[in-house]
Amino acid sequence: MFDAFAKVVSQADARGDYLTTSQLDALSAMVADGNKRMDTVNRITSNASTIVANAARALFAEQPALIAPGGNAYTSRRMAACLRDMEIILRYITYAIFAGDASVLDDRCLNGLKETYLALGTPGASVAVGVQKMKDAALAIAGDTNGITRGDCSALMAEVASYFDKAASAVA
Ligand code: PEB
Repeated sequence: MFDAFAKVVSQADARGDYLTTSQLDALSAMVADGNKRMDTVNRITSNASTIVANAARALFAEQPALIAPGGNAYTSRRMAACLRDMEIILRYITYAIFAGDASVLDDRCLNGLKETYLALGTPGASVAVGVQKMKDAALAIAGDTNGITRGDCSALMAEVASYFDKAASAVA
């Protein structure tokens, strides 16, 4: 499990070389924008249950077969497992945002997840749709410029989006 700093150190060490100027510049920019990153993690974390619940509701409205008898989220046990899965995925995404690196998400959540869903008979493509809906909600909350000093958050928002996209494509 890496954060953005450890990742760069490990890459430099693999080359047996010093950090490059561009690596230092990238890390320096990350530090300079650190408050935006912390605010983003905080906003997503403190709205996690809303993000999960609304995304799940929208998924089931779009794919009602999931909650109909025989569906993959039918019975409260499966519904609970489904909401829990979305919560787990969102939690690992917040870790990746915090670390500025996807390895924690990859190694501890996504690795083998598609195979797990295949074995369970859970439709990965539907999980991916749920993840995309969480992405939209999370970006709206994290990128809300109401009542704050406006700054450029486009790079950070693109990075946040990339973790959701990575999770969605890992299970689709
Ligand atoms: C992954 N999900 C389920 C299971 C596991 C995971 C290991 C089997 C064990 C259990 O039921 O608890 N666990 C989960 C995860 C990590 C982990 C992400 C990462 C570290 O350790 N059903 C749907 C929707 C979707 C869904 C499409 C969006 O219709 C999910 C939610 N996951 C779902 C369901 C089950 C499940 C299990 C319904 C139960 C399947 C079953 O028992 O039939």
